[in-house]
Amino acid sequence: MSEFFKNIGKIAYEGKGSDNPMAFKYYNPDEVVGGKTMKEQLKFALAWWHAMGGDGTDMFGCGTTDKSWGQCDPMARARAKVDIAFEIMDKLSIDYFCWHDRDLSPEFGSLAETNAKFDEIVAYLEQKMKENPSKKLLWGTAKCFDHPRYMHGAGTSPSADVFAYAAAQIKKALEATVRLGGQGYVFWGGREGYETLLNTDMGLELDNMARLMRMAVDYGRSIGFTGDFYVEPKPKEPTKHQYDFDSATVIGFLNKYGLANDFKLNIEANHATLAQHTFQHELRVARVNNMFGSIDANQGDTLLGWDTDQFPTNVYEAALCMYEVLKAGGFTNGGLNFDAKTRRGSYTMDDIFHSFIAGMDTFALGLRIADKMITDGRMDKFVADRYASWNTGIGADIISGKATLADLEAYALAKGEVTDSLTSGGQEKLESIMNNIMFNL
Ligand code: XLS
Ligand code: CA
Ligand code: CA
Repeated sequence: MSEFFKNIGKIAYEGKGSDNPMAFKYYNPDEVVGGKTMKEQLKFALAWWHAMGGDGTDMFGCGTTDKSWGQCDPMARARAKVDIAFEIMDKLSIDYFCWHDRDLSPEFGSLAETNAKFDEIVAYLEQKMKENPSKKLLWGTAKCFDHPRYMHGAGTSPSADVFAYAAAQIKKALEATVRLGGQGYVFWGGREGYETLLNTDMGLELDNMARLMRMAVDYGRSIGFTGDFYVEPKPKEPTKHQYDFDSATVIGFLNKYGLANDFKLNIEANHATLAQHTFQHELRVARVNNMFGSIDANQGDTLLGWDTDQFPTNVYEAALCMYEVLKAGGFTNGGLNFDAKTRRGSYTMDDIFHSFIAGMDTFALGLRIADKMITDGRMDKFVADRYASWNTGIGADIISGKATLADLEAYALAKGEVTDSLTSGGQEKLESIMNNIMFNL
């Protein structure tokens, strides 16, 4: 297919002094930050559904952007999406992409026909990837939430037939993920929740969700999938109560069902805030439990309070996110997927590029700041000093398991009041250091 965005060339890094809106100011792919190139640290990905399919439709109105890509026939459109996605990725130096099965190719009548058409597009994509070896699949997933058959859930549906249909869909999506060399497979439980307990067998639903995940792991491993399975927590939307509420809930679920060795978390910024957490909190919970995997990079709008999936522009949040990523040792199979859409009013084709440039520069700044937070050392030292009492004496005895409850009683009785052993939490001091680091780049 010929070039689609004829008036837009390759987006170059021009540095922070540039006023060219079609240039990176902070994202310099080959520059080394924190021991790796920015490209390796950030692993940006394009989300097929928003970038190639999202036309601005919302609950109050139809689309504002034409995302038909000049094609009426659904298969011609599916192929055009592949060509144009690769042009967007090439121009923006994005190396990864993510899809739901139905973003690649829609449903057609029977499952057999849908699968056959899906295979055609996967083959087309595979060929395109061979011609462009720098482009890789970050993760795939099955859209088991949009069709009416999934109105009561997929893995947690009260109907065993629906469960079987979802399993068939996931099997196919896993095969495509493996065929395209994907290193991740996501479970996001769109409708895996409930509206009222009056009609819900919660225990069976949770057991069944785990059964489906176990089947996916067993099948995926049997066909050579060596990457990570992910659960993507989200507390609500579309259902009121979703079973994968937040990082802590999902980790408890995975541990209960013996799935923690095969699964990690895919953390989305906007889902964290919907769960009344910060993005950093969700990442920290995953990190300290060795469950950090991948990230859906976007941001919400606290004044709206729903899943707005905006391109990330909040540098402070991005810095705290990248701090967690660096502390986790960086991405392995995961990456930064822009699960983000241009605002409904940002309807022009140029806006697609402005949105990605804004998001990529935001995370490039976040990475630069996070690296400085670590090399600067003031914050880490503060935390180390704050917990120093655990390194020696009674603290070390508690950690080693030597001290019993009776020992601690004897210790406390002998010691008397212990308020003096506390130091200031230093929150404002640390926030001031953070500002100092951010604005001294
Ligand atoms: C929806 C989710 C979804 C997942 C993939 O809110 O973010 O897009 O990332 O199913
Ligand atoms: Ca997401
Ligand atoms: Ca979302």
